[in-house]
Amino acid sequence: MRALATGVAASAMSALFAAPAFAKEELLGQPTPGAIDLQRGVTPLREDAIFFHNAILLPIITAITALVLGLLIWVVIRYNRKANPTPARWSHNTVVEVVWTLAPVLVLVFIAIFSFKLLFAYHDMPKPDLTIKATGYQWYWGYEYPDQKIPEFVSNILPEDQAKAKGVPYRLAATQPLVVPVNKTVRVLVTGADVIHAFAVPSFGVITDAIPGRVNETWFKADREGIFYGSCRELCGVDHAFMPIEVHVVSQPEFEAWVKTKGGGTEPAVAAASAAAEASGTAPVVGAPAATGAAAAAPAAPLNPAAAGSPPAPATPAQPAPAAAPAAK
Ligand SMILES: [Cu+2]
Repeated sequence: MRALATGVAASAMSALFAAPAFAKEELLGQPTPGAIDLQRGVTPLREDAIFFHNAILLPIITAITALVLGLLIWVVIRYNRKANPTPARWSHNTVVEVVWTLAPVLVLVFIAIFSFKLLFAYHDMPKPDLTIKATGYQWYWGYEYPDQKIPEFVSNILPEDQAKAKGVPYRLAATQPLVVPVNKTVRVLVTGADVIHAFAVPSFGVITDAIPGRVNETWFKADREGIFYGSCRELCGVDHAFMPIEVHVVSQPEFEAWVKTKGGGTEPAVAAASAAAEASGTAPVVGAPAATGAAAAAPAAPLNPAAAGSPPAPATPAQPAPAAAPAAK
């Protein structure tokens, strides 16, 4: 029985892992027609996520499915009315019940070890070299480079005729790409302007909700130059499928040249100062710099006038409390 289950699992696994070979050539940064495996990654976290899925989750779910199927077939064949005309009368088996309670728990604990490791790695962003703000709109993306002083520019879907003329994938190509340098930690601040969108680039293993009134943070470090496509991953309305993300990972000089074409410029002093200021702040979910400043100032402002304007107000409720405490005794 066990040998059968293992055999089925093994053949299913080899079929799944061999499947990408059917596709002629696996494309980088975009889906490959006919492929079945996950898109290849160009960041360490993406590789870890693929390992977690392909080497941990897939074998476990394959083995469990095969085991349950095997048990079903066994019961149907061995214990049908013809094969087993007089059924047993007993109803409980302590060993079986302990096993089918403990085994799933152990499987979940085993999964949790790898899952939590990955979750913490995603949360543990190194010091960013570059910050980008991505804002989801109905139905396009806006990108801003605060460090480079590049104001927000709009990235629309590239129309079908233009995509065909340029030989780029329609519905993945955008009118203006997001450009980032290779081998640099890029922090992406993600927010929504109208409804909830989601910023997702599979090759980077990145997906983060873009929520109005909230700034989410994610990061990636691409180890290869190239063009990588993503898309909105939250149903955001009628043109949800038409707001692609196109990321160009380029060399540092190419990036600097691109920054100049956008009218931006890196000011080392300013960048270093803002990096230092950001390093001192430890909030995992950061607000826009302006919002953080306002929030920090906000509690201080009402406190001072309140203290100066009505000093007895806080004292009055404070006094009866100590007086009441001894009285209660
Ligand atoms: Cu959207």
